[in-house]
Amino acid sequence: MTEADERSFDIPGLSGLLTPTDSFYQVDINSVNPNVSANRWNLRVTGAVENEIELSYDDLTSMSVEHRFATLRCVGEPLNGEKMDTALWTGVPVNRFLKAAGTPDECCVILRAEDDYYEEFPLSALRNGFLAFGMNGRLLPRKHGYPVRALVPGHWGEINVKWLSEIEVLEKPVEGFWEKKGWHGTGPVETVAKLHAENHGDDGTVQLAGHTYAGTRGIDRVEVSVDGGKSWQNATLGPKLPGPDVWRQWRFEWKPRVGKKDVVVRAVDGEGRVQPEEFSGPFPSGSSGWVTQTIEG
Ligand SMILES: Nc1nc2c(c(=O)[nH]1)N[C@H]1C(S)=C(S)[C@@H](COP(=O)(O)O)O[C@H]1N2
Ligand SMILES: [Mo]
Repeated sequence: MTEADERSFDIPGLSGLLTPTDSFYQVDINSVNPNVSANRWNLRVTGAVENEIELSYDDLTSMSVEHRFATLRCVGEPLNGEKMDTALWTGVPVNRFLKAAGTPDECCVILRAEDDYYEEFPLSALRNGFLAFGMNGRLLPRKHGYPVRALVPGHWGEINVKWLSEIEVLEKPVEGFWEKKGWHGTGPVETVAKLHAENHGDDGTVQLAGHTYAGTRGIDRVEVSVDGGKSWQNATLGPKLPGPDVWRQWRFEWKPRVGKKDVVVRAVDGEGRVQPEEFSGPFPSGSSGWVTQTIEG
């Protein structure tokens, strides 16, 4: 966590690489969250498996643990929204239990939770998943899924099921909680570059900064246009946190001539794909487009 602090840009208006637990965004289907006792909690691996498995909290927490930085982003947030954050999670890889249970090669899983939430997605995505019981060096707090939540690298927040109680392996796909309402949020995240900080120096320099994220594709670069998209320059990317599923910070400084400037920001992911230009709102598969802001030079 100290390392994350040291690697963060110190820019007014820009949050660090690690989000403090108290300010980590939160999305819940209910207004009152389940209050689960770790002693009575267990996790079942059921369905199309060779052996069903049941794990207690002690079973899980007494195994050798890993610490992973991972970013979460909600499919329902606006393009330049605030529902994207990063924590250091402590837990164990899901694949240990999937292997022990013996799963089919294909199709899907449904994760079920103590608040009656459930989400279905490809089994292949869960193989890289993580069962977290710690967050930022403490026990996972109730609002983020105590005692145990799932983390699925590079995928929208909604399948990162909190208060997890069951992993059911399926042979045929079904619809999850949000998909029944028309959302398509079970896949990999879209690429985004956000613009959250705008600072004006006494000498007329303007500094822009934000976070950028493309899940496990990673970020190749962030480009900034100060002429409404006619020409582009590279922003400076901040140092990376360890791990395959983390956001980056970016910054850009220039001295504009007097007058209004249309600033546009876009990211290019690690596979060389430019963030899609066409604008859409969050429903049903996540917001898209390039963040644009008018700045007074
Ligand atoms: N059990 C359960 N898990 C859940 C949810 C929920 O309402 N219930 N919300 C999902 C959504 S939509 C998102 S974006 C993430 C948010 O995780 P956070 O609240 O820890 O930030 O949790 C997901 N997991
Ligand atoms: Mo979400």
